[in-house]
Amino acid sequence: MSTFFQQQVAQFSREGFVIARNLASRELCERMNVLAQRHLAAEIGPLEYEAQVKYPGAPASLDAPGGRTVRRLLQACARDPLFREWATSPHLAGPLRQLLGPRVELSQAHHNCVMTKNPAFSSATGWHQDIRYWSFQMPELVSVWLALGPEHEENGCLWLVPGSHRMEFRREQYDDDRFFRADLDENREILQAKAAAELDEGDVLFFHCRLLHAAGQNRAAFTKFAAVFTYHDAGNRPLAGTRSASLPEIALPA
Ligand SMILES: O=C(O)CCC(=O)C(=O)O
Repeated sequence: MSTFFQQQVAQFSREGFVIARNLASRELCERMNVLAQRHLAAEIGPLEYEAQVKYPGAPASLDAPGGRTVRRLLQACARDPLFREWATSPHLAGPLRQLLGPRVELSQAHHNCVMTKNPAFSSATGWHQDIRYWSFQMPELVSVWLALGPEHEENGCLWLVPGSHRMEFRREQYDDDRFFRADLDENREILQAKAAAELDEGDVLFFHCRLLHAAGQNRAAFTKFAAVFTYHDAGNRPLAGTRSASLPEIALPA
């Protein structure tokens, strides 16, 4: 069973994220990598394509050059027991209990995927908070991002604004798709504090659902893979009738 040191819990509370280095073994990452590459090559669904996210740099349609470039292997927990075992493992359950509360559940409706970032046709993700399309009683969820290989600026790692999970923003600070507008002076000032979340294989980023984050395109030679899952305390229910309540939660072992 892993647990965070008190200073890591304090960092999460203050900055909205914490990175646990080498939390997953090399062997486990390699098994997940091989599996993800096999599912990607065989286009095993459910999938999300770059063309569907429509982010800057994405192919214009599924029929355009690179249109069938996969962005996410969805429904990771149902896809293969290997992903579910990792996502519900004591390596994550211990730290998540410290961050969220005693009864941690995995949401199958959010993230629950392997993110793939292809060098030839990847898009950039604008500044946003994941909670924008999620519906829970409280905005208290944590996502867990496992790097299955190196993640650096060159291949499109995440960028974070430390402490932004505690900030309040006005509706006008977001665009129509609820991305945080990087063209406004007041937002630009906030974004100046951005920091790259550089990871190596086996490193795990825990981040709050209100944390502002973004990511660049993959300009390296190889596809980048990361397994990403989202959690909440059992007392924080998804709102009935919303996408957040569309799939059953998976309780993590006590
Ligand atoms: O790797 C990326 O492009 C970022 C993905 C992301 O921020 C998200 O899915 O919320």
